[in-house]
Amino acid sequence: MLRPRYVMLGGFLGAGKTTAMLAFARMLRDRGLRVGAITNDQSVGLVDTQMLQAGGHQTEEISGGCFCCKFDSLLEAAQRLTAENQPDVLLAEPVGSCTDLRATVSEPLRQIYGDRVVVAPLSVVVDPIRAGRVLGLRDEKQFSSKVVYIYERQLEEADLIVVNKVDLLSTEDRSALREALQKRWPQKPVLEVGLRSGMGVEAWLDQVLNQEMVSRPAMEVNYDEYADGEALLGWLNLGGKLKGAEFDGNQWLLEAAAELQSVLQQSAVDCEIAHLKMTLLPHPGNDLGVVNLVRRNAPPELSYRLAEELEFGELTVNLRAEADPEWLREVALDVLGRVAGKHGLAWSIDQIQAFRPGRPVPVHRLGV
Ligand SMILES: Nc1nc2c(ncn2[C@@H]2O[C@H](COP(=O)(O)OP(=O)(O)OP(=O)(O)O)[C@@H](O)[C@H]2O)c(=O)[nH]1
Ligand SMILES: [Mg+2]
Repeated sequence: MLRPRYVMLGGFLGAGKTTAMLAFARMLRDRGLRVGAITNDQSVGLVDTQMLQAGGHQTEEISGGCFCCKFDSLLEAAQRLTAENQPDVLLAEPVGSCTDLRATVSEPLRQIYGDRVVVAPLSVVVDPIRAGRVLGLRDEKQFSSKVVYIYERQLEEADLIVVNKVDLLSTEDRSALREALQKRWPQKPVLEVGLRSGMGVEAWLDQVLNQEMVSRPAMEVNYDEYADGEALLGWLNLGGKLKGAEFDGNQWLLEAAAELQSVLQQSAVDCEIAHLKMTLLPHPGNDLGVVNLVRRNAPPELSYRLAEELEFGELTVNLRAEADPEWLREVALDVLGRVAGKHGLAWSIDQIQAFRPGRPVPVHRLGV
């Protein structure tokens, strides 16, 4: 049997990894290739898994820790997908606050399990506004230095830096970002793409399909700083139900996201939002609405629209922000309840988890 190709799409929260997985999966299908997807989170109830499943892609979700700490679960997920569907390509999205993935995931896969998978170069997807802040091109509020430490390690270990969302940049800002990236990490290939428009995406896919990862020494990582950086982020995963007379789910998602944003910013904490994503799945039906917010001062946007109004829907909320998770829980419960009430909807919660990611303890860590 042919070995599937393991394609990992890293990058910070909100950069566009899931959007890229969906685009790659569609393109691979159009090229007559089979795909398996692997999503990952510190907890259960993932928006990303719902999006990939709604796209009709065979998807395994690894919860309860990142790929490096749950390496055996990653391997088992790859094996299950291979046994079920014999995919040509395994698309894997690590948690957006993770780094050191080459040494803890790609190298172990290549060195220990190279008879089972071919490992593609590691792409690191970048939101250009966030990258501009980290590289000092934009004088705007950003994360604390320990979170920035993780962001910089992600770029440092990339085999391929993929600047996404070029539609958000002027020509001048685009070349300033390219220059800043190349100055900081000379010799690193930088690709510019627009996942929304499709610009450059086929060429990127060709690169990860035609190249294999090349071994090099493991990057230096200060795991104390990495752990502190992750622990500064508050994580909230919430699942619940909305019920009432027919309502416009798209409008509801937009209003709830805008209200959450407003409260998170107006409070004394004024926290930086890494990514707020919410889905609404109507029952019965197989429709999906998704709203995303990737920066504190950007407007929430629908990346998927519900086609029709609904009476009953399952709501999933994934919020990652630099703030106390208990406070995020309080704010989310208050805001969601208020916005539900405003629309005359009954609202209930099935599960809720609020926490800070634990210290990463990789199963393997290999260099050359
Ligand atoms: N303007 C613009 N937005 C984009 C583009 N590609 C993706 N996005 C948006 O960026 C937001 C985040 O995208 P995701 O794919 O969910 O990001 P992610 O990296 O998977 O985020 P996490 O799973 O939280 O780490 C969504 O609202 C996307 O629609 C693009 O080319 N242009
Ligand atoms: Mg994602």
